[in-house]
Amino acid sequence: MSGPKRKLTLNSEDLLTQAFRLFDINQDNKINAHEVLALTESLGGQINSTHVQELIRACDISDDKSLDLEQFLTCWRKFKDSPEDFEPDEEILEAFRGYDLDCDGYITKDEMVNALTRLGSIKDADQEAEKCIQEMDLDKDGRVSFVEFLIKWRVS
Ligand SMILES: [Ca+2]
Ligand SMILES: [Ca+2]
Ligand SMILES: [Ca+2]
Repeated sequence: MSGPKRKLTLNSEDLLTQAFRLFDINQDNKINAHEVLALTESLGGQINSTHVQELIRACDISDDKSLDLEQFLTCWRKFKDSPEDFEPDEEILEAFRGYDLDCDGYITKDEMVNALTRLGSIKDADQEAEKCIQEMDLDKDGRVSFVEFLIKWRVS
């Protein structure tokens, strides 16, 4: 029997630890500038974007040139909420919900195909969906979580 459907909300602590794990590519519990750059590149993001540069700077001014979870927290708050941007994280969550049709907190390939089809004018929605998922799926579990979606949004 399956339990009640968990509604996706912005649980800050979950998001923080999920984001930390995604950025910490070699899993040594520290994030360094190299990892920030590698993640941005794999997302096809902008290395010169304010958010990416701020993370790199934070690594740079840290004694060991990397961020532990606590140091990352400060950066993540700015990264996530981004008060100077047009889109606060609630708006990104709204956008995410437009894809995540069954509200399980993940965009699957089928949901991506559906979203692309609704947008219209896409020749091969199936192939395009595959590409979108692959690009955003940082932890390679085959689906896009909200935090993956959020990071992609912020570095683009
Ligand atoms: Ca690391
Ligand atoms: Ca879903
Ligand atoms: Ca994923």
